[in-house]
Parts: sequence; structure tokens; C-alpha cells
Amino acid sequence: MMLTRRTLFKAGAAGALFKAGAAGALAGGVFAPFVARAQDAEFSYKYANNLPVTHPMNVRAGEMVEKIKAETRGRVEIKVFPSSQLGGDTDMLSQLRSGGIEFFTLSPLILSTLIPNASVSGIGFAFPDYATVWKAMDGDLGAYVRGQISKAGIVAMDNIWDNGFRQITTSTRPIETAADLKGLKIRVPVSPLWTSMFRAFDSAPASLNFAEVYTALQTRTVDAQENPLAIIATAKLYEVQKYCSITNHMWDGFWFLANRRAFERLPDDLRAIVAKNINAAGLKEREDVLALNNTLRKELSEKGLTFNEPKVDSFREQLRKAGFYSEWKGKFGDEAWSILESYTGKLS
Ligand code: X2X
Repeated sequence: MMLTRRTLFKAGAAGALFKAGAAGALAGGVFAPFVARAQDAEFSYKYANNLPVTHPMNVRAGEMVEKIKAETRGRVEIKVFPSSQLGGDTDMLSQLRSGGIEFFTLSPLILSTLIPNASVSGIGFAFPDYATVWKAMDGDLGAYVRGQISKAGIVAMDNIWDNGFRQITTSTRPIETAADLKGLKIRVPVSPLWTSMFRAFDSAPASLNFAEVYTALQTRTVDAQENPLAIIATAKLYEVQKYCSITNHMWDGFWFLANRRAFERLPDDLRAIVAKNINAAGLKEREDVLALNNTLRKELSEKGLTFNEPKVDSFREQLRKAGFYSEWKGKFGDEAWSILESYTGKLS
């Protein structure tokens, strides 16, 4: 591993090195107090995620862990491991289950590799706007999914964090209608629903963990990807893409997940402090992402991305024609589908 002290410090990974027995290399200097504190905490937990340190998720997580530490008087210390430092999403999900990491944020669609109906919130063109998203996710739809998650030995915090409405970027051509997606080599996250959606568009979707995306675009292994603007900006995907089409083709979030054994090991009062601060940070992160997604277009244009705003009709029509909605209604079943439609209106 080629990590300099500087990048290590920036990434907040001192704990990992310490545990790996490399504390000697870090003795003295700026790291000494960092290491000493890690030993003192009664509960020393890891929170891992796939996003850059500059994304609001990690900015708010940084504040959150400080508050938790202060309010628990140092008894609970959570270290943040951003940027897939501990592995890709599918790998981190295994670590969360085994207890190798205690906290992890994950898209509901990727979580569906373990809990199939978790992806019901990710159906294409389901939510018209954020107001509907939060009503559903903080309401019955979120409660339904959290119920499913808890059956798998994982705890999901009440308020899902935002990823955003997703947009398609390419290095080849702007996407104007569904026909432009035909044959497109597009990276999608590892999830049956994502693959199914882009197959319905007749694209050639390739499942890759986010850790691999920048390089896959740079080497032209794929020509396209789709993500919210906050990620296109903070992960610098604009450096390796030319066009950005505002398709808003699905909303995506991040469930803040905890390993159940680790979470329940916390005494009630500490657990309440942790949960309260995670949910509060999530609500702030939602505001940050909204603000970014509203303002980033100008900045990304200046960095060389060419934007267009396709009409949604051809995309929805293609999904309908391909049987996408009826197929997934069948897979999710009537209960999940009717809860979704109680917020979005009829989809199929
Ligand atoms: O992998 C992605 O594209 C990302 C970062 O949006 C998710 O976590 C689903």
C-alpha cells in the first residue's frame, strides 16, 4: 500500500494502520494524540463508505462522529473510512455482516443483493420530486424496507441519507431519447434492478463497484455511467466524461446500516446518542446534496461537461414496452408495490 502520511491523515485511516501494527511508523508528531485517543474509547467502531472525503456524506459524518464522541464523553469513538478504502460495496457489505466493520452506508439497490425487496425505492422514474421521496422514505415505504433489513441481522437507521436523482454521463454522445441508450456500454452499480433497467433500454450494462468507476471510464472499458451531480463533481468523473444528460431516471439514497450485534452491544443511553446523531447528520446531508445538485451544473459546465435535458417520455415508454414495470411488480410482490404506488401513483 503506497500511502503517504499526508493522504493517510486526510483519509482518517490512522486506526487501520495502528491495528495493523504500524504504529511505530507513526510514532510522535501529529499522529501521537490520534492514536492515544483510539485506545481510550470503550467502544471503538468503524464506519466505511464508498464516497470521496469531499462529498457531503463524509463532511457530515466527520461532524457527526465528533458530536457522538463529545456526547458520550469519549466512550464511543467512530472512525470514518471513506473512498472504498476498506473494499468495494459488495465487499463492505460482507464485512458489515461479519462485524469487521460496524457501520456502512449503502444504496438500497445494492443492498438488494442481500435483501431483495430493499430495491423497491429504486424503480425507474418512480418519484417525481424530493418532497415525494422523503414522504415515502420517512414514511411507510421506508418503514417497510427497514423491516426487511432487520430480518437480515442488520439495523437501518430511521432517516435514509441522500444520494440524489441520477443523471447519465458519456464520453461518446449526449443522450436525447431512449434510442440513444441502445448498445451503450454503461457502468451500473452491482444490483439486479440496475442491470435489468439498462437491459430494458437495450444498453450493454457492466456491473462494477464504485471504486472501479473512474478507471473504467478513463481506460474506456465503458463509455458511460450514471450518478447524481454531487458524485460526478466530488469523484471528478467530469475529467473522464464529455456529456451529461439530465435524465433524473431514478432516485437513490444510502441506508445508514449497523451490524446488529455491535449496535446492541452499546448500552441504551449510548445507543440513543449514536442513533440521534446519525439521523440528524443524515438530514443535514440531504440539504447539502440538494443545494449541490441545484448549483453544480454551472461549475461542471466550466470544467468541460456539456449538458442537455432530454424529455422523459421516450424513456418511460421504452421501460413500459420492455415489460420492466410488470416484471418488477411481480418480483417485489403486491405489498411492496402498493406501498410504493401509494406515494408515486400508478406505475404499471
Ligand atoms: O456506485 C454508485 O454509483 C453510487 C456511488 O452512486 C452508489 O453508491 C450507488
